[in-house]
Parts: sequence; C-alpha cells; structure tokens
Amino acid sequence: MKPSREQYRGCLLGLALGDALGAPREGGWLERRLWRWVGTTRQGLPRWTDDTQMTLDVAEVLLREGEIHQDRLAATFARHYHWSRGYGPGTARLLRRIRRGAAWQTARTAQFPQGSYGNGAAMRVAPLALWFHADPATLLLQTQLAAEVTHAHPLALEGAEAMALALQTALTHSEDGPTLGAAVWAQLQAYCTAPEFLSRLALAQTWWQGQANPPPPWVAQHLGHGTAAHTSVITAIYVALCHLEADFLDLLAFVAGLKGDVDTLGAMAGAIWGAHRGAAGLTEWPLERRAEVVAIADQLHDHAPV
Ligand code: F2R
Ligand code: MG
Ligand code: MG
Ligand code: MG
Repeated sequence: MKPSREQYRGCLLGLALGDALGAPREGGWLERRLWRWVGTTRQGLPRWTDDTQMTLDVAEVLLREGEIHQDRLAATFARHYHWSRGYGPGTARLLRRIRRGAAWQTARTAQFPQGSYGNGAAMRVAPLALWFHADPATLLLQTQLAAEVTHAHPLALEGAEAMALALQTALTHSEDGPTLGAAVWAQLQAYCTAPEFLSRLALAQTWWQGQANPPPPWVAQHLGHGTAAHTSVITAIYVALCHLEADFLDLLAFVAGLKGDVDTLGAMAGAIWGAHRGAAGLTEWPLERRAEVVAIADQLHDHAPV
C-alpha cells in the first residue's frame, strides 16, 4: 500500500525538525556560540543544517530526473552549499572543490584517502525511501549511487543503506510500533555485514526486545553518538523505534541527552518517527521554510513511481 501524504510530510518534517531543533544542543562551547549566531532566521525561526539541505537536494534531483544522476546531484549539493549550515569538514571541502570545477570522483577522496565514513550519506536518504518505497532493490541501488557522490567508504554506504531500509519499512508497515520494530530489526540483521554495524545491531535489538530502556548516556556510550555512520545510524534507528508511540518532544529530549552529533541523530530518528506517525504531531513546531518542506513532500508523494 502506498504511504499516505501525511507520512511523506511527517518523514521530511520529522527530519528537518530533528535537525533544526537538535543543532543548538550540539557540540562544545564554541559550536554553541556559533550556532546562536547563525541558528535562527531573521524571523526567529529555527534554521536547519546540512542534513536537511542535502536531503532537499536529493529530493530536487529525484523530482527533476526520476532517479539519481550522480553528476547532477554533485552539482546540486555544490550549488546549495553554504558554510553556515555546518557541513562535515570532508564534505565541505569536497563541495568547495566541485564549485571550483573538480570532478566529484576524484575530489571525494581529498580529505580521507579511503573515502569518508561520515554519516553525511545516511542523513539524507529520506527522499530515496519516499520515492522508491515500493521497490527495495532499486532503493538500495539508488541509495548507493546517491551516497557515492560524497562518501566512498563502505561503512558510509552501509549506514545509508541501513537507514534507507529502516525508513522504507516504517513507511510501508502500517502495524503498531512493536510489530514495526521487529520488522526493522529482522531486515537490518539480514542486510548488514560490517562488524561495526552487526555488534551495535545485536545490542540495540537486545535492549529493545527486553524493554531495557537504558538512559541516553548509556546508549551514547555503547551504540555511539558521533559523526561516523557506524556510531550514529543504529543509535538513531534504536531511538526512533523506542519512541514510535511517544510524543515527538520525548524523542527530541532523548536525542539531546545523547549529546554528540545531536542534529543528525535527531534528523535520522525524526525521519523514521514521522514516516510512521505522519505530520499531525509536528504541526506546533516552528521551522525555517516549513511550507517548502511540506510542498516537496507532497510532490514526492504525487510523483513517486507506484
Ligand atoms: N560536522 C558536523 N558537525 C561537527 C560537530 C560534531 C559534533 N559536535 C560531535 O561532537 O560529534 N555536522 C555535519 O557533519 C556530519 C556529516 O558529515 P559528513 O558529510 O559525512 O562529513 P565528513 O567530514 O566526510 O565526515 C564526518 C566526520 O567523520 C570522520 N571521518 C569520516 N571519514 C573518516 C575517515 N576515513 N577517517 C577518519 N575519520 C573520518 C571525521 O571526523 C569527519 O569529520 C553530520 O553530523 C552533519 O550534521
Ligand atoms: Mg548537520
Ligand atoms: Mg553535527
Ligand atoms: Mg550532525
């Protein structure tokens, strides 16, 4: 069954709100001071970061091309890059190089010779899951194409694929939280191969099944809260699955308690929460360019291949 318009809106709004509301709580003294300066619009609305910007970039290419064209995606990322959105250092350097005329294929290993394993590919997969929700095999292929433009490391690709699968399941399983959670864990156990993911998956699944409910610092310590794909993707999925039946505010509070890469943990967990719950619980929160995010969600809903 095709996910509802409300689920499309919920997925992108949950992502953008998790990002924009998580960003002020991220980092040390210096980062928080900087974000106080650039973190709100002139109208006083919470401003999103690279997570949402790159998500909207992926959506733009899908709506224009119907699938991922890597050169066009690289050009779109580079065109919309702005330092004030807090891009990861490797991605920022790559996008500045592309703007100066470099090819993404060579520039993407300038910072990390083996490629980046940052979570920047995983944080932006939501439009792919919305677009290819009916065809998981194509979703995985297109996720890989979209990730490769900036992230050449296998851990970054696996993180993006795991997020895409979790989102696809959240969109297409209309069951209650526990049934959906069980489906997500089973799917990830079958798909993931890297020990960095498998060990965290096993622990998260054990906690979830036993309803252990460890506090955020414990979750951060054992599953991770960093900017690497393997120290954030399973964490975000776990947090989302634990909060499927809770208010969005409870999810945000838990993510803030994780510390570390709060905006991206919020974006990834928020996207899953919204994909399952829809936009109804997200209406009260202020957000930069909210109407634009909703319009893009609606276009993805209306034009996605069935
Ligand atoms: N970068 C930020 N925020 C910085 C503050 C982090 C936070 N305060 C904390 O405490 O953790 N935000 C944005 O960056 C992340 C997405 O990053 P992306 O696009 O993957 O960039 P990059 O630079 O390629 O990778 C991120 C970091 O991962 C480590 N890393 C990646 N590949 C590596 C490799 N091959 N070898 C060694 N380290 C590698 C580096 O530390 C990179 O800086 C999101 O959080 C987004 O919000
Ligand atoms: Mg960010
Ligand atoms: Mg960050
Ligand atoms: Mg981040």
